[in-house]
Amino acid sequence: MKSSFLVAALCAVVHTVLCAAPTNYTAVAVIDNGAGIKGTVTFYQADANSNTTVHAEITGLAQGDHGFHVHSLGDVTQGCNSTGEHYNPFNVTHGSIDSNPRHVGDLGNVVSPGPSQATVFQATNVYLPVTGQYSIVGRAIVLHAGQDDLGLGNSTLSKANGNSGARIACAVIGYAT
Ligand SMILES: [Cu+2]
Ligand SMILES: [Zn+2]
Repeated sequence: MKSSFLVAALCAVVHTVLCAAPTNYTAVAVIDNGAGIKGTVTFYQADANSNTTVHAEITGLAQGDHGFHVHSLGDVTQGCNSTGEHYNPFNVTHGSIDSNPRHVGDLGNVVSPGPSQATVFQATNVYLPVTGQYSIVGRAIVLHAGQDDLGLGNSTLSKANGNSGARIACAVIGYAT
């Protein structure tokens, strides 16, 4: 008891670096599908209650739009196919990155200029927590072969997942410094 009191007192003084160990709110996913699609996706939240900035740089993607989502599971035992569906804790319909409602995991599309060039994706002020009850850490980022129609298509899959086709690359999202 006495020593824990001392630690607590010390923490009150030194606070940030040594004791509170807070938690930065940064996560990262490193993509490598083993067939030429590689990249990094970072997620940064300035504080526990703020929205998230997403930055991705990917090479090896065929020219055009590719659905880009956080799926609910970080399970890659069957490759990207075992990562579950779009992360959707509020059980709503599929949408775009800025529609309401949207799946929390809905990030729309990345737009590739071609496989030899970097595909850059940047989005700010996205509800996509990397901390707390609805954190995406431990889940997966997934890239698709085709375009996400953002829920605006005619197929049944449109409202479920944007009908963006096969999962061509994915990575588990982990804590970062
Ligand atoms: Cu997806
Ligand atoms: Zn979705």
